[in-house]
Amino acid sequence: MRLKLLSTLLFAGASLAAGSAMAAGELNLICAADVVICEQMKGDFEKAHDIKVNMVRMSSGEAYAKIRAEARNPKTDLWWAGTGDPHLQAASEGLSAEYKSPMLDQLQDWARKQAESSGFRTVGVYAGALGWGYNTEIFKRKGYKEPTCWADLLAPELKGEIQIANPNSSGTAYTALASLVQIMGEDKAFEYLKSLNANISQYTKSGSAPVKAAARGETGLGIVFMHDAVAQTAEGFPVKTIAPCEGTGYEIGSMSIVKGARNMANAKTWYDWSLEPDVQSRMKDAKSFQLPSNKSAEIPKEAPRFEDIKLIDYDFKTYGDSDRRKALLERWDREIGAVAN
Ligand code: S7P
Repeated sequence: MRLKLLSTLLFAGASLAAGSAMAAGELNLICAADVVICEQMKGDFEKAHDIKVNMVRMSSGEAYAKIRAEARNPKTDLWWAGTGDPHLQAASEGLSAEYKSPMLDQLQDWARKQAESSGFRTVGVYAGALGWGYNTEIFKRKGYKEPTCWADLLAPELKGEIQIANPNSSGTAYTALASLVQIMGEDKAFEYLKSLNANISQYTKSGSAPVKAAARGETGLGIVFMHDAVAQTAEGFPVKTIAPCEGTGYEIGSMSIVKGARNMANAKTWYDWSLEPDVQSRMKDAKSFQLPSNKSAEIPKEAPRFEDIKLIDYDFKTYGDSDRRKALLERWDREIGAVAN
């Protein structure tokens, strides 16, 4: 009897010891950046905190759709990264929670402005400009002229040589759509997209896929964020990055806590942690070359600098507005998606 009691006590002690080695809690995370940086962030966070991260990688538009679908019964706690427009849309629809991080004072103006304009329901984590990357070997072999302007992408010789993502799923492609509308006006932008459609071989789901395909010689050119093109060059592929001559838009990659998050305290822990300078400085190790939002974080030497790019004054309020985003996407579906090759 005594022996049985002793072994029960020993077993209970061992279980407690094992329990203390297990994570104290969980965090259900949607990561809307490249999978390599998503994995790095998850790993670093789990090392720094006693919290297990259940992560899914999604494109920005898909992340927004998932959070909207789960609104009555949220399964996601935090949505990290991805373009700012769908984060702003989620904020305006009351899908994200208000949170004033103690880190806000350390952030660049554009990142804080993102927080202020959304009633502190989202915040900027990085920024990056839109452009394209082309495969220099393919262009040389086929004798194509270097395309430096949006207009050059309409050259008949580029038929079937260009990829861009579908703006419904991809934040990158929505940024492209909204940028062209701001540069040309809505009707002219749709005329442009219809002409461009003749040269598009594929509308991909993910925003960075087009330049990955260009890097591997599967297509000539991918319209993407410039930092995603630079990442392919850094991987050793023959990719040249272009900032369009007429001007271009940019993203404020953002982060939002889901309203009604089950693991609210853990979501805030990630939120504050991911705005720290050391965490953001390490993003370049995953070839994530955006401009970081913390003023003290290291700017990667590969990062395309805003001062070298002709940037438009991207209207985040208008193009992150729920009705505006829906209307543009519906028009894209009708006029481009429906007739796509
Ligand atoms: O790869 C990094 C990055 O370009 O990915 C995010 C992007 O929105 C995710 O891809 P989708 O276009 O498929 O949504 C950007 O925020 C980020 O800079």
